[in-house]
Amino acid sequence: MFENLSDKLQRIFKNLRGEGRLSAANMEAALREIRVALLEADVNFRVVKQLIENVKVKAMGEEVLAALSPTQQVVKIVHEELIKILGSHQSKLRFSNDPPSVMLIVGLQGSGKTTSTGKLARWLSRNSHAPMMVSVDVYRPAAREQLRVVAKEVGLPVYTGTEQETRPLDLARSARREAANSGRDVLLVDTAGRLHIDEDLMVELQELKEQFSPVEILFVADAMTGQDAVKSAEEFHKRLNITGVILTKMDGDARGGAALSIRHVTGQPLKFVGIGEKLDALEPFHPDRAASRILGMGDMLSFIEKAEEAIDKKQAVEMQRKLIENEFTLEDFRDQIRQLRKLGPLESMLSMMPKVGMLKDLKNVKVDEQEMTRVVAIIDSMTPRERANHLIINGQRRRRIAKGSGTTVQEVNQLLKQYGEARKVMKSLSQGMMGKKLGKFKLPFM
Ligand SMILES: Nc1nc2c(ncn2[C@@H]2O[C@H](COP(=O)(O)OP(=O)(O)OP(=O)(O)O)[C@@H](O)[C@H]2O)c(=O)[nH]1
Ligand SMILES: [Mg+2]
Repeated sequence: MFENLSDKLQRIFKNLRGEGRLSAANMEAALREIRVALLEADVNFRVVKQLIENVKVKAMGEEVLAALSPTQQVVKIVHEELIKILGSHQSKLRFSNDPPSVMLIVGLQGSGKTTSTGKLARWLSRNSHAPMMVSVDVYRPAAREQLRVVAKEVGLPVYTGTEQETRPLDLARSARREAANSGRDVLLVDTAGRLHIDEDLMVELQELKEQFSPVEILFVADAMTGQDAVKSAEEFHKRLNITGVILTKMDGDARGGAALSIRHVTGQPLKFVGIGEKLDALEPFHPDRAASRILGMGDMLSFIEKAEEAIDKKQAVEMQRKLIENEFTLEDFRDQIRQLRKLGPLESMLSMMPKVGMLKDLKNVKVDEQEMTRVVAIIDSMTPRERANHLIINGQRRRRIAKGSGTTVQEVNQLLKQYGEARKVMKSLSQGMMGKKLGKFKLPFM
């Protein structure tokens, strides 16, 4: 989500790497480039100015730490400053002592309110809450139906109201009663969007706010709209005192600047980011991790969290042992692919990883969805002996396996080659630098 900025900053840092020590001159040049990179990433100019100012003061003032190279020092300072701008710690949702906690989801048309309502409901239900949803968008005919579909998809209740309920306040009131009666502890209120900030809508939202004292008013901002998202966040905040922001479409080619600016400009934290159209594509926002991502340090924490969610740890430890002892068989390979699929699209995972040498190797281990299916079919067509020892798979066996799995001999060859490469990569990962970083928990498959 921050690829471009991340690439640029890394290039700047790489250039600094040649320098023996930090001097006023090379700092000045690096800062100028960082400034341009941030502006090009569509970061608000006020934010850029502040950040550069702070980095300068720190870099010049700070005792040069013997342990760090000039580049590391600059990276460290920029990292700290980025975190400061993004918010120094993760902002959690608030809940009312008197449930249901009402949360208003507000924002401009098409920013992703309805989708985010569904995603948030799903997230809440997986984090020991019992949400209910209601759409109070009575203007667009299909709006309430859209939320109903979303609710069905996440398998969570939605209050749909009666024919007579055509006013937002009535709908919200009935929904709250229904939520309370059925023991739901959160009511997510999906509101109508407008193309521009308009008076009628603001009045309506203010009424909802007065009547329901929401614990959260979450402004949904479309990252693709860049500084416009920042501007509208600011305006919504003026009228409604928003309590947080959900930044959607961070999976697109948004330059990421909005994420870096919203906190600073509105004073309100980013609480979640939307990273895809699917209803599981929502992540709590971690400023420190985002800062690491921007600087190309990857986002190992998010990655590990995700991996941990999907992977059986005991099995992972066993896999690790096998890797080190070179006992990793084709059967394990197949199991790993199955687990990997649970993690979601490979690209989105790779984008969380640090861009270090290992990744180059990983690029050769291509795994798209179709290919995964094919690979599993090929391995299924092998005999247990073949799976346990790939070295016995000669030409004749390859032909048989291809036939059995409805693939070609070339595809079987390719798989065996990939398996060989994967073994290599996994081995170096498990013993090498990333292995250390990951601590005890090691990645399967990769
Ligand atoms: N790629 C991507 N698309 C998203 C994300 N969030 C929402 N969308 C898409 O954005 C479009 C608009 O989403 P909605 O949830 O309908 O937006 P809305 O704010 O409810 O729109 P209105 O109710 O018309 O104001 C849909 O096509 C969504 O699939 C995201 O994080 N990533
Ligand atoms: Mg909507």
